[in-house]
Amino acid sequence: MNVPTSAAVVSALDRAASERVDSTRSGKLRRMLQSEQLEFLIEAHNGLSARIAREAGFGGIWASGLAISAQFGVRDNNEASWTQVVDMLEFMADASDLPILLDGDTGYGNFNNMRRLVHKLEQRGIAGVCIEDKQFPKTNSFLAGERQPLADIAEFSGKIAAGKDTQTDPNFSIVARVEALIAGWSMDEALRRAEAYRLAGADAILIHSKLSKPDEILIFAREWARRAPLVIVPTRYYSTPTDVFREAGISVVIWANHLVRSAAAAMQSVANEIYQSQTLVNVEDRIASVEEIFRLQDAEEYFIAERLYLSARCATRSAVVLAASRGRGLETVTTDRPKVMLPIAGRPLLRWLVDGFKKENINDITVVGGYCADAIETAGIKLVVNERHASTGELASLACALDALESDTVISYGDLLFRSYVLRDLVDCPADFPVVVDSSPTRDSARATTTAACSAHRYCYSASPARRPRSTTLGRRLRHRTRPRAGGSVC
Ligand code: SPV
Ligand code: MG
Repeated sequence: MNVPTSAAVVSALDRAASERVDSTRSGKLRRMLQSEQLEFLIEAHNGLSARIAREAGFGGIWASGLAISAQFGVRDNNEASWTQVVDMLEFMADASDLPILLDGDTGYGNFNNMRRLVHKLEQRGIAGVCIEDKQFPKTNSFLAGERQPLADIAEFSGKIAAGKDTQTDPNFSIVARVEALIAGWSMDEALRRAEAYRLAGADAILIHSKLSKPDEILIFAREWARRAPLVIVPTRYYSTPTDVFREAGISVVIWANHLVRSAAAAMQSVANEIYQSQTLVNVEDRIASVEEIFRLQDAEEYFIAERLYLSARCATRSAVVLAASRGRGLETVTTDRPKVMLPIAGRPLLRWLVDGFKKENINDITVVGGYCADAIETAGIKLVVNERHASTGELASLACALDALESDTVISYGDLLFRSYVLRDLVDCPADFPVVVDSSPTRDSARATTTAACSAHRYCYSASPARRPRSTTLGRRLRHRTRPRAGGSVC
């Protein structure tokens, strides 16, 4: 037997530990910052954009202060409170497993606010925070940036140190953002600040510029000489080829506001179009389908979970109504409509059925039409048509509704009326295949009466009560009745 040496055990443990770290969000962000190759973060501002960022293939998210305040409809002046921002981050972290770097403005106050912020961000699975050396409340750097007073270097360094001392996850990253170039200070001042912040414990430096050319960023990068990872935001110098950043030794590029801007442009265009044209026809094909929104929300998972966890009483139930044949004996009143649309006490028979199902929380109702199917009112139901209704029977009609048989399903003839307790007892019955038979005698159906009488006192016959989904059947047709009646026994 091979006994592992202690060195082998230690290195296996190290490997396992580093794999664990790599799989955490904070570990992933840290690796992006320290990676030899150029990495990218894309802005997101809510759960939906966070998911879209992930699906596009990005490795991380910039939770932009500008974009989050914009989606709230407020200015990038700390008008949204920091807890409102953190609440939004929670949605983003739920919607996407990407590491999130929060644009934490100035840390929302002094060193103490920074400590609390780091604590709360760690609790919510946020991978890191970037703070900028301006004063609270800040204003966006592209709005009169040169007039904005910078923070005192020592005070800002203390804020970084306080954040680093607070974090409990060693991979949580604090990025220090130098605003000296934005505020019109010299390159020397920018470098002096960056070095002070590095010494205070910053994991990376974000150097910001508002010029349309990358010149000052490139000078800074050269002078900085990779002392710590460098992060840039090329919003204004966007025409610079990305390889220039690679060659300059930049670690991470942040595409800082492009999802909120694209969303705004799309919404403006569609809102204007709908307002002007007073119709949806011009926009339907150029916007996301409702199904796409459901997919982005992971609606499908809900139904899978529902099948697993929701009690039988609350679970989705469906009904199939077999209403394809014209029926014998009713020819004079069914020249232009099927039996299911005959009025009973002022309402079509189908309405009585649908209302009865809905009362029992059966909302997924499929009607199999055939004869005069066009005359079937489709409100609240799905209509499928048995095209061969004249030559086939109920089984062929039921086959047309196979899609509806996913969950517990009540199968009913289309010419039935029943009191609500009949349906309730039927769906409450734990049997695999309970059947309700109308046990009341009718003038023209001696054979059926015999069958029904036999079964009237047998309740919930079941071979194996626990199996699902199951089907329940409302049976024997009503022939010439015109009013709802009480009939029915569950057997
Ligand atoms: C943000 O995205 O909020 C930023 C980057 O801070 S910038 O708007 O360029 O200042
Ligand atoms: Mg910002």
